[in-house]
Amino acid sequence: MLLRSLALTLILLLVSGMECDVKEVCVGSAGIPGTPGSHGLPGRDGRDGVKGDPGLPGPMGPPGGMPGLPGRDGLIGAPGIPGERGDKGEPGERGPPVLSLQGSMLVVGEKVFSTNGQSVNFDAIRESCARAGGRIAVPKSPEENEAIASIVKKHNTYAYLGLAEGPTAGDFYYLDGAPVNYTNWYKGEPKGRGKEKCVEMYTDGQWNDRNCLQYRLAICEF
Ligand code: MAN
Ligand code: CA
Repeated sequence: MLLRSLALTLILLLVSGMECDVKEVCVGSAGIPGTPGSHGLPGRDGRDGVKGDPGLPGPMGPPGGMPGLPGRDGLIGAPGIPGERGDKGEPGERGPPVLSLQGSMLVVGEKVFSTNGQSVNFDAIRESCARAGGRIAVPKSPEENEAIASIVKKHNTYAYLGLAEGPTAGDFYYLDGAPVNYTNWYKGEPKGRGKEKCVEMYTDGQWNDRNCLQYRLAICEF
């Protein structure tokens, strides 16, 4: 048997041309690679990897949330520049006659009465009142008559008034030619029958027709 094994080995060695030592095991040269085997089954999942770097910031999102409540009022601003001047208003109602003394002047409504204290004839009074920029005083209302009468009373002398008789006896006119519309004749006057063309005021404020050449207190109106 042993001889047979040795003989087989020697034969094999001779056939293969391989060198062989005296041992029973000998090494042959590499054979031709076989065909690759088929893929194996997927392996199990590996362990988690290391954490990655943070990503880039994303785009801005849409506005969120409800609007807030309105804030409190701000501080009061500086005053504005004045507006344009308005239109002139309507004249007010005429007030009652006002008597007031301003120096030697007596103011009654729109009129001012004044005297220089001198007694001269009718023409001289007209002239001095005209020089002063006024006229000889003539009352056209009870208020004006009382104002002139107060001046007459104060000087305790009569005064000529600014009216005169026309061509017809008993018809009197203001010096601008207009017929009189207020009188305060003393009882029975005028009774000069055309011979007393001027009018004087007594100290009680009543009137008498009289010639124009007496000396009478000069009272002017403005
Ligand atoms: C009296 C009256 C008046 C008249 C004067 C004239 O006083 O008759 O009417 O004017 O005299 O002096
Ligand atoms: Ca008279």
